[in-house]
Amino acid sequence: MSELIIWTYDWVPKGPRGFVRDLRFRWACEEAGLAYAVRTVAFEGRETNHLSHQPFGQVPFLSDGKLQTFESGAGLLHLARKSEDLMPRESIGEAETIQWMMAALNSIEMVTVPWWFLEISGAKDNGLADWMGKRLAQIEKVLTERAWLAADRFTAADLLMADVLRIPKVRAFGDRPATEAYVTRVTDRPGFRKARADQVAHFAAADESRST
Ligand SMILES: N[C@@H](CCC(=O)N[C@@H](CS)C(=O)NCC(=O)O)C(=O)O
Repeated sequence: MSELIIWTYDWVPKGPRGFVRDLRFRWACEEAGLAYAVRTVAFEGRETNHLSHQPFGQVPFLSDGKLQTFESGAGLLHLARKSEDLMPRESIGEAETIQWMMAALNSIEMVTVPWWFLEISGAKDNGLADWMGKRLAQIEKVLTERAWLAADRFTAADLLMADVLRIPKVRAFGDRPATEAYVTRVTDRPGFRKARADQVAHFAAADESRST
């Protein structure tokens, strides 16, 4: 019986399917060959129904025996510590991996998410467009010069960066060929494809049980 449990919602609307961040944990477990189970908290009432596990009412969170951790970055780091497939054991490769994981969350996703929210809210002039353009140009330069972010090979840093950059509206923002090739290559990995398909199937099954 697996000790690792990935927690997500029991259902979400169609729009976010394939993008809910439990996919980061599913993908990491697939890459590392870690056994896991998926369990759910209710989407309806999420603002209050699982605050003792995730204080913002969000998903994902991760259980590993007695340990429980929220924030997808923290959970991913926990998984990366379990497998050299996700993060090198030697200190330089490990530091590079952690550094780029933080960059994905705190330098790139920090602008892409609020920019995306303004976009979908129909704001005429998205005040974050310049900041967004600057950050994406900077990561484009990095990806022009290297195939992988850390340790000259796939790591959890690529998993996280590609997951942040693969949002369709972000991909469509400007012409960034190195980033596009990187996102395509990283998300073509069998681990990503399985994780995404499993998440989509999970929410589709929830549709069926809702309608019965
Ligand atoms: N910083 C959090 C963000 C989590 C997050 O945005 N979760 C989304 C799903 S991907 C969610 O639960 N949204 C529902 C809500 O905010 O009410 C993390 O990385 O874990």
